[in-house]
Amino acid sequence: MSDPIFILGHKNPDADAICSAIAYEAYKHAIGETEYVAARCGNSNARIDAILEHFKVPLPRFIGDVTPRVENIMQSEVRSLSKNSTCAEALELIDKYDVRALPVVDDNGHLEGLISIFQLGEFFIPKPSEPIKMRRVHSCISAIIRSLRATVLHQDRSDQVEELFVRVGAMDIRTFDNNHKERGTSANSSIIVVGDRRDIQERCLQLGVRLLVITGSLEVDADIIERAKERNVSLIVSPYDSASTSWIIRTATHIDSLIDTEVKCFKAEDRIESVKRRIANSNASLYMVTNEDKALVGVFSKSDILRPSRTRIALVDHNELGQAVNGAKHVQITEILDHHRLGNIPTDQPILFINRPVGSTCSIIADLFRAQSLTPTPAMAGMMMSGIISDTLLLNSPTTTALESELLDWLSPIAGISAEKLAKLIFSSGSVIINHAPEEVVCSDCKRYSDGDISYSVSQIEELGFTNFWNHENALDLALEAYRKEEGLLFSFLLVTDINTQNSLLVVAGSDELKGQINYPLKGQNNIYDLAGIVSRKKQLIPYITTLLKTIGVVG
Ligand SMILES: [Mn+2]
Repeated sequence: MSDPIFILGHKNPDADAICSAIAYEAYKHAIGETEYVAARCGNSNARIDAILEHFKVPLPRFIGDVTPRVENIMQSEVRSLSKNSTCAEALELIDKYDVRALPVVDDNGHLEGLISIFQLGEFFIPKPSEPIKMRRVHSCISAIIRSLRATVLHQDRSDQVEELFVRVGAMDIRTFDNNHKERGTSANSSIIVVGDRRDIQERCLQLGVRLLVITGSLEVDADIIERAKERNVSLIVSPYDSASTSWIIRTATHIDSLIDTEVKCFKAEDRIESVKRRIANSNASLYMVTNEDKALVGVFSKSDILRPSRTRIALVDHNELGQAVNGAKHVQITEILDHHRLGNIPTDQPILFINRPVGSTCSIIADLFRAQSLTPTPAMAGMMMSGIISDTLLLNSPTTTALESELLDWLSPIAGISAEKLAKLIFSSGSVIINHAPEEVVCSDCKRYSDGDISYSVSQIEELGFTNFWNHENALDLALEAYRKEEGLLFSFLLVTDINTQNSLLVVAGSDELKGQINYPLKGQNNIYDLAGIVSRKKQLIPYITTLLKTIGVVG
């Protein structure tokens, strides 16, 4: 099955945001698009709980953040080496898994560095200016024996890691002698590779070289073996010719001296966006992901980072990034279904964008069901009725259109409940003010807006009467100002709507300049205004605030 596409309502979800996500999932599944999964990016509330409980629908899963992070793209099955691995082992793994680099870890899985094909290339590709380096082998005799699959005739201190220099004894014995003196490498750090040349073999034993390698699986005279033991010269027989043997001996070099220890490390929870910036000018073949204990937990390459995010989301009941799930900006938005003002939400691809000036997002979804001649299940009909009733205050809000009453008439018999009965259940589900602390009340259904450079928030709560509000007015006023400050907003508004009388009160936090321009009557203390006949945030209050901000000159 393909990756899920999450249907998400806005932050601080209201009933329409939750119900439309659930109903849209049902619609998508009904038309065969089963990868869609309803989700939410905020907590439920008493009203949402009452609706879901009545129709026995589970609360959608919580997804608070979709920001792409390193853990989403890293490879966690990591093939690594230890610093005692040989170049041959490193090259074999690099070739087998078709990678350019491998991490090097210690016995506890802690990162020690990186070995890349570049470092190995530098080691093996001859540099004529430094001939000694071309013969250097940093290893132990046992690793050389393993690499050559050599026959051992005598070995001494074969696990001791040492700096050795390899040379082929292909020349005449006189030249060999001179050569040996000139090279200046001591006998006990010399590896001599030779065929069945007795004179050279004998000279090596006299000199007491560290290792004598006889090539081509050639026979070694018994007395040479005896003398090797006497002189304690390690003596082995390689199945390869001299040229191949010399090359393979060099591949037995331990990788520890070649490891790049200056590697960039990242954490699994690092955001892809910040990682992109950090590696913009780096050409490393592989980046390491470690945990707090410096243990390696994954690796990734530059191409892993640059691939578009696989996370996809569909937005319902909002279209502004400031209201969307954290990280929405960095993932693919496949669809938007909404009934609010248009905010700024640029996309890379053309997308399905349905925005209708109707009473609720659930109205749009119910209309999609109807247009496709699909009958929702009773529970899904109940979800859509609930979104419509909640958002339009049972067809009383000025946002209500003819579509809503039409849809309620269609859905009611399917859901098996009248709109009036459901409205009663929804609106008497418990006061937000009574059930939550003031700081929760001010952000329970809070939406953020950006106009030009400024940001503000508008929260709305619906109550049966204003009694609860007046009992907590001071605490709510203080909580709203605290919220504004903490979020760094220019203003914060709290619209308290009385469902019974269809009137609202507005609590305002922000500068006195703005408050001075509000031409609604003050009620009670300084920060509370009487908004008679106002019930809709999107259709009545937001346009009013937009005009107000223009008047005081903070928005052009
Ligand atoms: Mn809505």
